[in-house]
Amino acid sequence: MSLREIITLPDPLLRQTSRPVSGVDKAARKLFDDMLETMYAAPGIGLAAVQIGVPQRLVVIDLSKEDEERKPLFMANPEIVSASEALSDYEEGCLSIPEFYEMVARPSEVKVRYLDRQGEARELAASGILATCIQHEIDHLNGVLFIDYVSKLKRDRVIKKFVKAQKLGKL
Ligand code: GNR
Ligand code: NI
Repeated sequence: MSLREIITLPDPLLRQTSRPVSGVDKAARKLFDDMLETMYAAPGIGLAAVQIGVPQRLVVIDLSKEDEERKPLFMANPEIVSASEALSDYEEGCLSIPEFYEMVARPSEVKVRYLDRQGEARELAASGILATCIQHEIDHLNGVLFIDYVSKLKRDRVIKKFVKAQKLGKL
């Protein structure tokens, strides 16, 4: 496994649509492992491959607490097959937008279809923070960021901050 660099705003790659994988082969599993290591080190609860600069539809998630056994989820080509009408608010953050947090409303429950680490088709019903995280990661695969759901004022402000930081050599 290797630790990879997480790309941040305003890297244009974050706005790219990731391509589906044809299956979960050895290369995809190696990517999954690098993503997981990078996510744990950050630390974060989810990571999309595009965040390490690889625009493929691969996601890792682990909601386990620091003192608990790790329970990683590996998802290739994840798709939301149904979503509840009811919404839940969560304060979201993103490893590609460090130190910015804002409330976002999303469907409380979703059913997601994906290929697991073995390449087997699976379906998972998720609620709570898992449902939020799955939607946040699938958004990344479509070039969507959680700041797209906040007010234009706050979004413009945070983008400006990152553009400025980059010009100054990341600070
Ligand atoms: O670590 C993360 N925490 C988080 C908190 C609330 C909603 C979504 C997330 S995902 C984020 C890691 C990340 O940027 N994944 O793309
Ligand atoms: Ni994110």
